[in-house]
Amino acid sequence: MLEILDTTLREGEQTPYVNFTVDEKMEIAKMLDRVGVDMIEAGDPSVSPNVARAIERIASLDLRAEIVAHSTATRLSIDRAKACGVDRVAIFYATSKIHLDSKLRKSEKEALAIIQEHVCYAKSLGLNVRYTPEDATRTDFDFLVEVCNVAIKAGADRISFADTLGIMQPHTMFERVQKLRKNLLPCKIDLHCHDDYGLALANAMAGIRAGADCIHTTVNGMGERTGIPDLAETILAFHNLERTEKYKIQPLMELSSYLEKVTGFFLAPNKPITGQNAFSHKSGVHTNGILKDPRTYEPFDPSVLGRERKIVIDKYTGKTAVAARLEEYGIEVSAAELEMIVTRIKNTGDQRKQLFDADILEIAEQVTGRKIDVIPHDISALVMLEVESHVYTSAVVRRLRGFSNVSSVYEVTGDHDISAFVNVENVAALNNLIEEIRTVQGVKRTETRMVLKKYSGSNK
Ligand code: HCA
Ligand code: CU
Repeated sequence: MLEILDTTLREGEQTPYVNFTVDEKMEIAKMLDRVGVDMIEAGDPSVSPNVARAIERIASLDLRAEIVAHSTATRLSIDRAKACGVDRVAIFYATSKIHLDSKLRKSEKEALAIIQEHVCYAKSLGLNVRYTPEDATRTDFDFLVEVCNVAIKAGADRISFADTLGIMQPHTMFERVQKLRKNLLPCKIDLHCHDDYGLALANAMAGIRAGADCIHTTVNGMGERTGIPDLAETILAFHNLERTEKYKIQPLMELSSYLEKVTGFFLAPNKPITGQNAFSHKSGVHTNGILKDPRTYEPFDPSVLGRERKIVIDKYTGKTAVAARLEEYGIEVSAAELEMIVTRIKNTGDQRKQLFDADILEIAEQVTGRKIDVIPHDISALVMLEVESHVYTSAVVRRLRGFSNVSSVYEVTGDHDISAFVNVENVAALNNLIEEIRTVQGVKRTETRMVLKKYSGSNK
């Protein structure tokens, strides 16, 4: 059965500009435990005192998952891992020629001795031990087998086959893992696949098929450079495509959003599973199919994630989608009116980047000549902010520009320091966004004005 080790707290914190507080790490660990991951890699205690503190606190939470500390191959570092009270230490030491020659400046023989000594040492402290040959996929295969078997004999019960540079493909991964399995003494095999070519999850799935046991993931696919497989994508792919129904799906969205919030590392809209567009449909042909039977264009029902499908209305839209949208607002129109509304939408869509429900309602009002008195579901708002006097306004502006729902930001004169335009799906989302804006360091006060109608200038 597939196992998952989530390393959001270690590899994920290696994402450029991402740092968690101890409390955030504990919260993330608890959420991961609710999902049911088998192991949580909580950090390398030698990185900083706060990293060590977080590992210690997580180890004392008594979670279901096995708690792992990452460590370099030094006694001091292994001692620190032990002092944190973790179940397992994961010792990494590179084995490829380029890492040995240029980075570590050690011969293969010296590397073997170091690895054996430190695995033995960790084992003697009563820890479970994983050994990671860093850059394993660029390591001479015979040497890789030799190193791993030395580590297994010294007490490691897991080997992490690390594709540190993400250079595998599904078929090469399959072959390598199969060969590794044949040549290694009994042990579990973890797959740590980096996503430099966007192949990480595909490679990991191929490795599992070839006999590996465990996939390393992070929430939102974070990590060094382009990261490693995303937890939600991994779980859904195995659940739906491989029928491995071992993990809880419902908490995944909340976990992903929480990470976006505390890291300021926002997902691309087209990110699978958790991205904003994952269940949005646009073209007339697609929306027509979806409205008749969602299975026509959805690989699975978004409600399993607590998500809703969304029909985007613009120039690609057909009559079915427009009629359905108007019906949502309780607006009935004749066939002729609908025809005219769709024509207007197509013309407006040609000139505009984005059509809001307010625009669609306005068009319906003009075409039918009847007053329509409803509040649109998707909304724009103007958020005005006052900034603490000791903080640079530009620093707050920079943070605001990182929010995916903020479309423009102005530094202004007058009672407020900053005005930001935001676009959100509904009032609840607006509330969440304002809460998030309030957590930006230096924001003293916010005032929000909902936009009722929006007009473009003559040159737009
Ligand atoms: C790194 C180390 C590592 C270790 C993976 C593991 C890698 O280079 O930062 O211990 O399984 O990618 O090789 O993350
Ligand atoms: Cu890594």
